Amino acid sequence: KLDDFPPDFLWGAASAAYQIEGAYDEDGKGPSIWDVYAHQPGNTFNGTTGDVAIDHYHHMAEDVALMAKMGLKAYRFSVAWARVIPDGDGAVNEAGLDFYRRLIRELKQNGIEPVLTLYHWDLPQALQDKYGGWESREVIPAFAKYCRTLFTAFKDDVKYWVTFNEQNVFTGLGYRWGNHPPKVQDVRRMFAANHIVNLANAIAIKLFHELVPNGLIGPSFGYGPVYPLTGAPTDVLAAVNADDFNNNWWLDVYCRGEYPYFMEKTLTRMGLMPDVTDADRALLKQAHPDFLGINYYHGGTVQQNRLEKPVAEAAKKDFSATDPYLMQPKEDQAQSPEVPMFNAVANPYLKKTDWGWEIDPVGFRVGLRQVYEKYRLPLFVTENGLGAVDQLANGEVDDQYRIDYLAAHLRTMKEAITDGVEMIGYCAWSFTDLLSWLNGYRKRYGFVYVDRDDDGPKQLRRIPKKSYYWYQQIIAQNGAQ
Ligand code: BGP
Repeated sequence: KLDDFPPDFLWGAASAAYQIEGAYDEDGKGPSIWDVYAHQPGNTFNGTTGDVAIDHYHHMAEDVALMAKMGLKAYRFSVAWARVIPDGDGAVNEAGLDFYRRLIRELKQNGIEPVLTLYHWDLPQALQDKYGGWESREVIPAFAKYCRTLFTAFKDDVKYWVTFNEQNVFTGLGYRWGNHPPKVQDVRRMFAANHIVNLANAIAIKLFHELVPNGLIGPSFGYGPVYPLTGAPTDVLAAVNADDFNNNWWLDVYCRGEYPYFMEKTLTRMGLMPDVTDADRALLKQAHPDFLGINYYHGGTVQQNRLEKPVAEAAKKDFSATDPYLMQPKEDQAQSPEVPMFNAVANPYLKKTDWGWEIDPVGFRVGLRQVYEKYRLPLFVTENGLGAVDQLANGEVDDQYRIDYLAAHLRTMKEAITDGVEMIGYCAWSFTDLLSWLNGYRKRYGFVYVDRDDDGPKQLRRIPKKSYYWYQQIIAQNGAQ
């Protein structure tokens, strides 16, 4: 039924600066940790970089025109911090700021609500070099300054703001598994960096509420519900533990302003709890997000620890460095404090994408329900989508598999709304094809095909896929299928 989606529901699509913009050193932009990391040999798949990406920087008006033609109600993008403040905490680069000013103007003129992400992983390299990046408290005032610049510049034009994109994923990959910058493999440092990011998140939210009283702000979290592999109470306990490690460690801080009780006990026992001062605790308590962004790709299934074999065979087989959502205990137990508490395993009931990500639309409803029940914040789905190898044939892309995937998720999202979950909108990942951090340009998510491969930009032609026309219809019917 048409009226199941709220009348003002924001049908959107998403992107991130490094993955689309290109123009990595143009108009005064400084290098980000991703520019430097991708330029070092061996760090990325096929040596791909975002130097050109899909050159959105120079195709912005064309891309927005495609959004408008689709009928998009919202577009989520991120601002490249180093474009606006090239050295992270020094002078503002007006030319950089102007790019986003033009983008926002173009969106508004086409009736598209901008959803601005402040941080989608591209820290200015200068802050990494000067202070040590997210491991240093000195990055916090730099982030606050950057936020203040954007809040002041765009407070009248942008209503929806996201602080951090998937803090769980960028700290996990950057500080624990070491396959994102800054390439650290140290679980203690991962937990410590999280505390710094939490403080930066809290300061940004507080500042926002002072400067942009009519706007709405929240973090976007990479969320997945956790299932026990069986009904054995030991597996159920493992799932409770995994929920703490995978979700509550972040969500409780965002939404309740405090670290989850059992997590704090556990990490303290393990010697992994970051240093948290009384002033820090007070600050975390003062920041109240207006909504919670949810990026949903899949959940996770766990079983009890098998002492004699700490990592289940299935888990080993399924471990994929390209799946950031598997907080997968590895064999190195020093790096995996969860090993005694749960082992991640494949869910025997779920099919997988070509990249081994489980496809679980029901988990979407489960997750939305669980998070809303617990925190009672309006939810905004800021990412959800299917990565696949798409074929351009006779000038067309028939991505029926993507339509099937998205349609199934829209159905379960609609059920969650009927259940009572309060939802602002849904941004599919992604609007155009773009760079997949660890998979180059082969793994595609877009509604719009972009003519490029790992080896070069080609012509960067934009070609709407079958899913583009399908989503156009969905939007026109306010979600009715
Ligand atoms: C999320 C990120 C996005 C995007 C997406 C797909 O974690 O927020 O930036 O990359 O995942 O991931 P991937 O490209 O690795 O398949």
